[in-house]
Amino acid sequence: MKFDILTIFPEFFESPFSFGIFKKALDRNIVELSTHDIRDYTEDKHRTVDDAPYGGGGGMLMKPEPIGRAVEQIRQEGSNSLVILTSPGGELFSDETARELAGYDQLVIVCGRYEGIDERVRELYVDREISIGDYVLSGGEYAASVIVDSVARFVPGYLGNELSPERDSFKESLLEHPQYTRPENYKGLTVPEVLLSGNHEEIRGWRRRESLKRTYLERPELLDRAGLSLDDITAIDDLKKSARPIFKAYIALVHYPVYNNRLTIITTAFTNLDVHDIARAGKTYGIEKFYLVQPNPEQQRLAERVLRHWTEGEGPALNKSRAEALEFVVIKDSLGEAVKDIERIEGKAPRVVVTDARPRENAIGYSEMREKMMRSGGDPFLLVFGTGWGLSEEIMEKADYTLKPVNGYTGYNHLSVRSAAAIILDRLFSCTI
Ligand code: 4FV
Repeated sequence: MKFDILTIFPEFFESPFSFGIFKKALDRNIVELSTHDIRDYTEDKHRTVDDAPYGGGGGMLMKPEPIGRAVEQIRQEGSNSLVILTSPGGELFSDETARELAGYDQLVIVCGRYEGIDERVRELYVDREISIGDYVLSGGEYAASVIVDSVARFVPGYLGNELSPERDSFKESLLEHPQYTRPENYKGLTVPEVLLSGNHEEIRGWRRRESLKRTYLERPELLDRAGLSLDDITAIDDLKKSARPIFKAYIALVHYPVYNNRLTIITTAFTNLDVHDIARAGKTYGIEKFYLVQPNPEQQRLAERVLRHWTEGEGPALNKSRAEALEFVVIKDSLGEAVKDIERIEGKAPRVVVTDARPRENAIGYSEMREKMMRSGGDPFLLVFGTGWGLSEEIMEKADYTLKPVNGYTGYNHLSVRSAAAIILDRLFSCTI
């Protein structure tokens, strides 16, 4: 594997790759590393590599010609080579990327400096643009060294025989289990017994469970990509019971004040399916209580009768899980009543989160809202869904947060409220395992 790095600071790479496992691999020709000073590919006496951006905007940009000449001379025609640009706008670098890149014979890595590079370098020369993270570095050299170091680990023979890249990679998309070495007792902290048992089956099981636990607690999204055995899933189910994220979420389905298709304020009718489906979704995602906001007495009585049918008398015997879902549905005259009820239960008023199919300024996205709810230490949130053609402006304006609409790539967004509720609950409270 040959790494060719294009940079205006070749000296950057002198130290990081002059010792340790990489140096050994260089000496054994397992990998090759060459740095190329982009200034050597300039044609003016000042060896100029940067210039002001067209259209103004401060800062300097790297000129296309020197980089173009360098790539044309360095990229090995006919060999399995790839030109990479390191930039914050690239695809996020991961273990999987590293594994793929290790499959090439030559990687030509272009390191950006200044405010970036002329766009035509991308169009003419760059095969893949890679970012090592959502932050801005003073130069792509840092990213290039990260890429070189992690790709090299997948080059056959690089890690030496006792270690395989498979073992220490994110291949399994699980975080590493806790590891210990001598002394057995350090400042009163001892090595887990199982590791001293010599029972390799036991040790393997313990390590697997610890990896699952650490991943579940620290990086649950990784578990979505992990290949899990039934034992793993059982282990995680136990974790779910013992280590469930703390959040207190309530939902309300509002029948008044909402709009009709002429955007006049109306009261909509109680819909059996909505209540059943949203209650079941709420139960699935750990919602505390489901408020049915319906001021119309006749409608309230109808809803009461349906709820009682499923939660009392023969209902529960007929369908236990349905009774379980509907028993946390409460009918309220107004959204204000629901807020008061939560304040009574939680000792503090909930933050109100409204939803709407219409786009709005300053709406909050789902990952950010999830973060807020999951890291709120149990502060109550009330998620409000509207019937008809959506919640009234009065309710929208009083809310603490407005969630972005649920959209596909179609421009058609007439989801039923119960579908929208299910999608939104999953985005906010899904457990990816
Ligand atoms: C970067 C990153 C990065 C941007 C301006 C270099 C800097 C300067 N590269 N992942 N994050 N590059 O911040 O790869 O050109």
